[in-house]
Amino acid sequence: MKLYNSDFSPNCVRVRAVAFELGIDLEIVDVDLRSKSPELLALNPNGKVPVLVDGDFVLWESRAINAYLARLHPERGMYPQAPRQALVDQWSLWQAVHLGPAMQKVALERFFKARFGMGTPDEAAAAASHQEALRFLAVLEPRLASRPWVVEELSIADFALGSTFTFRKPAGIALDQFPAVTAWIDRLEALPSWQRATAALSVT
Ligand SMILES: N[C@@H](CCC(=O)N[C@@H](CS)C(=O)NCC(=O)O)C(=O)O
Repeated sequence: MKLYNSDFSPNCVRVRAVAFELGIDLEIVDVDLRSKSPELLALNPNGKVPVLVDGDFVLWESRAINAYLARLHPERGMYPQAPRQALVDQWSLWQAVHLGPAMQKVALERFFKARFGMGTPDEAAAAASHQEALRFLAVLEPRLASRPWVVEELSIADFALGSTFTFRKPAGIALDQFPAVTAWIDRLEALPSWQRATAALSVT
């Protein structure tokens, strides 16, 4: 399988990590997101990564890709049957719509803009998104207080959520007031699959 990829993309991190966790061999095709190639645009008219190519089958949207990969290995239970599957969807969608955008906006203003020359950082925007992120982290904290993974067993929801935390340190998002979230992200980041997926990133 081919993955059209950008190392620093949290959306690509979550797909790389799930593929590695499932033992799926990926041929990584690194994409320059500043000059979208006709090849990328033909595969994904949005001009975004990740894109998975499995033979003739082309799929974009990271969470859909991860559901597809997990279904290829049902024995691993990473996209379980209903009703747990509905909870995996719930937390994955919540990350996509609420927690992820708030955290990513902070990372954009405090890390990506300076690192990749993406314009002038707007600290007021970062601070507002940081507040919003804290509100959502307070929702995640009690969920993780009594279970190791967000839906009991390791699932694609943990990978969906976890990628949101990739740039928390350079973004200045401390987790001190969220001990269960801290223990969970430490567990996730200790997985060999996660370490391999993030090996190319140098962030502190
Ligand atoms: N919802 C999409 C988001 C994909 C996305 O925004 N990818 C970014 C990298 S993190 C990208 O390709 N950006 C390039 C652009 O928008 O021009 C997913 O989860 O796969």
